[in-house]
Amino acid sequence: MIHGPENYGIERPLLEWVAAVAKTTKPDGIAWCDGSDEEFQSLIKLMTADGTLIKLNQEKYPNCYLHRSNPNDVARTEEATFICTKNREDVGPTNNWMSSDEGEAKLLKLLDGCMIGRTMYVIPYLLGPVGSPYSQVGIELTDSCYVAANMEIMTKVGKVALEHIKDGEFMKGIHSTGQLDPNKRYICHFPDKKLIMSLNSNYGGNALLSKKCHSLRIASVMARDQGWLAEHMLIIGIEDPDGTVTYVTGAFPSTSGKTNLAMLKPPEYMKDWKVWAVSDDIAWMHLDSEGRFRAINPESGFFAVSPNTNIRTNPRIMETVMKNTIFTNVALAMDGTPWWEGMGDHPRKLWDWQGRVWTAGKGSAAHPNSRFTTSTNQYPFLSREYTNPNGVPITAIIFGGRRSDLVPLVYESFSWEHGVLMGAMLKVETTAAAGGEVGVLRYDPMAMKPFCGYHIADYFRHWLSFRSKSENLPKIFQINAFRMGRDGRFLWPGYGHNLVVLKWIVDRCRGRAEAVETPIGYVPTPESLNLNEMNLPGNTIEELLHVNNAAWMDELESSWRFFKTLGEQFPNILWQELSKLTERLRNPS
Ligand code: GTP
Ligand code: SPV
Ligand code: MN
Repeated sequence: MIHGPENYGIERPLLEWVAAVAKTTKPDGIAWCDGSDEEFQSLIKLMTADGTLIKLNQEKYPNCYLHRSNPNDVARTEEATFICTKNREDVGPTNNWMSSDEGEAKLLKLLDGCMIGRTMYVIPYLLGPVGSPYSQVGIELTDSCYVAANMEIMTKVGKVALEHIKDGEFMKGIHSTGQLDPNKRYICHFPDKKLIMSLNSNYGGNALLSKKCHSLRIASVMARDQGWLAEHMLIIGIEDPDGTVTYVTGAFPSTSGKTNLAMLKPPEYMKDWKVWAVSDDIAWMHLDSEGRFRAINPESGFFAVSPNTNIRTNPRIMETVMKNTIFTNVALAMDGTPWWEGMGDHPRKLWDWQGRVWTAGKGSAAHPNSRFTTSTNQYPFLSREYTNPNGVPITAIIFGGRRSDLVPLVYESFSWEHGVLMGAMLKVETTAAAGGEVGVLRYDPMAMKPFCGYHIADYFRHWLSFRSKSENLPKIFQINAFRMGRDGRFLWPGYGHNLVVLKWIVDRCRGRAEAVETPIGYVPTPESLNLNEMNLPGNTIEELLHVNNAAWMDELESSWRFFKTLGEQFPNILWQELSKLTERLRNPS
């Protein structure tokens, strides 16, 4: 580390930009990151020395560390997130807007001298497979060692990134810890300038600029302009007993089960099936010459939720995080192992996520949005196609999210347009992944409300535009593993058992599963689901698959009101789809 740029044969514009930022931020030194293990270990050493990281029990958790955030900095802050463009109308009603010039001037002022006494890390990162025409390069400048180390887990850092720069173009990211002052916290995106500036937060999606800022907010604008999709989606390959692999993507809002589905372990009764992970959070999808979407994972690591992960619900995740992992805001047991709610019995003595002695009844020991960062490479069930520069062909798109009622376990849309409406109508309970109240129902179309970098109505138009471009579009489904009974308990056991739902989806795509046509779409017959060994009590499955027409009518009214707030640009086709759906509910056949 602390190599000079001469090690890379770096181009002039990049050097000039780094120098210009350094002139403003005034760091004590500049370190060019090469992404080597050696460098990663030196970052870790610096952080264990200054208390940024706590070394965990190295026998049980080799090369694992704990970071405790500033308590005011534990989740994405949507109120401090801005899209900065020329005109307010560019970003629509679901984004905060600042004028591009004003935003840049404001942030440059705040950046003045903000790195005094610190090192500025230059992190060239590659998003996507090596050699892929769809991959992109960014450079993040940061004064946070913690951010630098996490970027090395989440992306491919160093020479490999610089080698992928095309025509001198790369995403520019400037990040500073500042004083972690929530009143001066800004996460600003400049799609026209391919620039991101983020200040006063070191938390995940606010600070690892490759993630939501680059891969979704700015990439979504590029995708609109270039005819592809940048989505908040997992990607998995589902291998049936014959060895045929079907690839699907799934858009579920934050903390709604993407990582768990991506790392699903088939239950005993389906052990001749296999599930391979390609991505757990983000998918970039391009149409190939046959009109099929091909998806790549821009990331190289998982930044995923800890609470409720345990050896029973998800053994694959548990095994993966037992080495080479940075935990953030989990609790710490006396023996130096991490702990979180839903992991199992709590150890006798614990420190909570803020380092205070914890006793039962004192609230949660781990923060509800506590997470871990770990490399995709150490996940044993990573798809062989993960590194395929062309991506994997997508057969189905699944929308999902937390709904304690209304939405059945799974159903299939009638058409692409109806599926787009399904995604646009996605309404879910909020979680701890973003600041604000938890458990409130809010619209999160395609799980992209916080991540779409332009007008959401135009985004729907963009989705609809694929209809005329391809005869081979994926089928669209919606799933809901979070439906509750009257006793407030989940009706569906979820996790590994979700493979039952995935199998139905695969079977539908192959034309070999039964369904009943309901007003909202095709719903499985109970017999078409592989439920034999699940022992669901009583009429649970009927409850899970039930379509309550009256409740759906209320839902449509609420969607209608939401769509109205999106203004004139809201596509006519979706109004028509909504009317057709209303008509079907009113006059069910
Ligand atoms: P982000 O990283 O925020 O985008 O979240 P995600 O969509 O990847 O969600 P994740 O898989 O991390 O799951 C979030 C929470 O939901 C965790 O606490 C999981 O244990 C829980 N969860 C995931 N799948 C299921 C399921 O099938 N049923 C139930 N009841 N809970 C689940
Ligand atoms: C999410 O909130 O959807 C996450 C976590 O995946 S973050 O990286 O903070 O956006
Ligand atoms: Mn996410």
